[in-house]
Amino acid sequence: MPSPEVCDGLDNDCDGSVDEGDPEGSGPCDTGLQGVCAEGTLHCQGGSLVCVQDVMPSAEICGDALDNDCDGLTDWDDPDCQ
Ligand SMILES: [Ca+2]
Ligand SMILES: [Ca+2]
Ligand SMILES: [Ca+2]
Repeated sequence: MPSPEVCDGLDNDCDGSVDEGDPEGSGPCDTGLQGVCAEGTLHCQGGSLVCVQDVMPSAEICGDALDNDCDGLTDWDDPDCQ
């Protein structure tokens, strides 16, 4: 019996496409990384949900209260700002 598409690597709704439309994706998640890299979005990849980080690390910007380079050190605590 067809059932709503879920992220499992199978064609649950029997339309010939497997895991189409990023089933169960789009929710917020924690990547386990530090700083701005911590925020992620769930995506269905290869039959399982993975947490894809929203923001890639960049050079530390001093004074924006964010850990831009994701090393766990924010602004003036980061040696990049000293
Ligand atoms: Ca599926
Ligand atoms: Ca910063
Ligand atoms: Ca930093």
